[in-house]
Amino acid sequence: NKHNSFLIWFTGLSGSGKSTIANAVENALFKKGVKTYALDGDNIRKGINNDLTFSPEDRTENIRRIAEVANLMVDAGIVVLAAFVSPYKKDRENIKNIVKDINFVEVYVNTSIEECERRDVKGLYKKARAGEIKNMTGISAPYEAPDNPQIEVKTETENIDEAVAKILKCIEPKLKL
Ligand code: GGZ
Repeated sequence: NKHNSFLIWFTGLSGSGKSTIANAVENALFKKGVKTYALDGDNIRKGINNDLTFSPEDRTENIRRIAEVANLMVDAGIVVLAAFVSPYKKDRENIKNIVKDINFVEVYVNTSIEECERRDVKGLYKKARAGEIKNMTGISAPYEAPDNPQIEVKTETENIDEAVAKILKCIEPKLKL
């Protein structure tokens, strides 16, 4: 039902662990019988937003459309987990104008640029350093960290289980099981 549904938004650098944590939360919710859907670059930037680049304007439009899609899914009664770099404060603020405040939880996946670059799961940082990728967040484009995220996960000192527990604890009051 509608009041059981909300949006969990993960923001953080590329390679910070947003999708990994979102997937782990999704598994935990599945076990509780909660209907979820995960939105990320793989299903959004390859589909509905395949016309958008990583310019500041296109990132803003990317986040706006994702928030609108998430809003429809929340209306349909689904717990939506969205994992996007979403580097601009104003864009993340705008999500709350689209999806009602009460239905929104922000998770800051706080992993340092040094650690993300060290992990370099997709080799994007290496390419950015070589100048093969422009506008790389943390290297040649800004990341505006949230000031007061409802939840902050520090992946360099917390493991996945701790992160999931922290998030579940925060959303449990919203889950009328
Ligand atoms: C940041 C980039 C870039 C640039 C490609 N800057 O680790 P990933 O691969 O899977 O996550 C990143 C993803 C970011 O897309 P978002 O839609 O989340 O970005 S935003 O919210 O800023 O619109 C990364 C990959 O796409 N990627 N080029 N230049 N990330």
